[in-house]
Amino acid sequence: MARITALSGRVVFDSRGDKTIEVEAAVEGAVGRAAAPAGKSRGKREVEPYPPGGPEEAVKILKERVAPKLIGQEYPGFTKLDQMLMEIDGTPNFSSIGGNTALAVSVALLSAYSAHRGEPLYSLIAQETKQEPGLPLPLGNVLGGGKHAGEGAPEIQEYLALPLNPRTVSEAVEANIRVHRTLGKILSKKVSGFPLGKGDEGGYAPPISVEAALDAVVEAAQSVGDAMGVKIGVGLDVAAGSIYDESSKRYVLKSQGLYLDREGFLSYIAELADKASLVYLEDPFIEDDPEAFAALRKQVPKTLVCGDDLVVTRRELIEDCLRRGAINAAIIKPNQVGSLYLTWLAVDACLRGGAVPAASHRSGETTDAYLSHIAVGMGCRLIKSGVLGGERIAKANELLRIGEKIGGSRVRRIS
Ligand code: 2PG
Ligand code: MG
Repeated sequence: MARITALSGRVVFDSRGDKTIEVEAAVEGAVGRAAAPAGKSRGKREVEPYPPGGPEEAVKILKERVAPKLIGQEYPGFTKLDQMLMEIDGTPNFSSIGGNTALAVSVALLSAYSAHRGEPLYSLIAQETKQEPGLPLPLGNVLGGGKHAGEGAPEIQEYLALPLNPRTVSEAVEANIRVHRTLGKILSKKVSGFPLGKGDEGGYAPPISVEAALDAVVEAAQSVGDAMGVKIGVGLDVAAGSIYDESSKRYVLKSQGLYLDREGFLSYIAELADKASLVYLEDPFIEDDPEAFAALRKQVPKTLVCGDDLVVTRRELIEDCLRRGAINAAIIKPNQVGSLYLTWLAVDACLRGGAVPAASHRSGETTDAYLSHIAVGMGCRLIKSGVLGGERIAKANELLRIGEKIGGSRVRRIS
């Protein structure tokens, strides 16, 4: 027997100081806990994170509508549990109980079950997904702009380092930390008066142009890669929805003096990818324009063109984009769909379609590390979880702990 014996919620704060829901659950008295993260640059088709009254109302709904239905039941695994949560919610987008409520309940219960069984979370996930546990490559945000930083930082949201052939997960994590550190030194020299301020995800947020930022990151990655004997690629999350001006239908990069229509921006991004040998490009265009993604892919066949707001962790959107040739990678953010089960369907669509699934944090995070277990247990090739900051390093350190169990050299590859 593995009965659900307790389920309750509280409001806590995330890394940006915003309120979020934390759920505490017990299975036969063994306790598990999980909190939900929050995005700032959100896709239009993400589920509702909360009911209209926010996290406080979510806690109330959990107590009144969710807990009474689940307490006393046998824990059925996340696939069935999440289907029960969808039924309790009764809407197509979790607008009744909130996707963050559902996700936190699901992960807290899985954690409680994991404590009850004495088996790690990733292993229980892998049993349900039938994946061989393996470690994802860490895609590390070393410089941040856009909505994740203040005025004056470059408009493109994330500048990412990606160790491509690390010998161990520890070496991969260390490589990203060293790129971050080296970048700090480069920026101190290049940007006079910059006191090394950081954005929401712990990457530096200097007052420089997009291309100056990218040059500095490429220099840092190159120098650390040479020193460590590891190939370190560079990527961008353009988060194009944040730089798109709806009224003029232009992509606007003020720091570069650019005000480009769709075709102009396509050429610009392709040139940038070529110049910086970008290995990864996330959301290079707005989410309503998968054709632009497909056109770009033809021009940069060696680059991972990744959909985030474009596909919002939904199987059907990923499948549609794969059919159109729009992406060869997808961001996997569990709270975009509010469910581990739907998250797995999205990862599965990537794996079956030959695309790279990239588990991802949100800009507002908690110190929970379940994202790392999801990445390992669901077969994600990449994990985007930041480099430094307590809530970011928590995920990296968890990968090292998992590495001790499954072998630190079992790092997945993207090609
Ligand atoms: C993104 C994310 C996380 P947010 O766009 O990929 O890095 O940002 O959580 O704000 O959506
Ligand atoms: Mg993104």
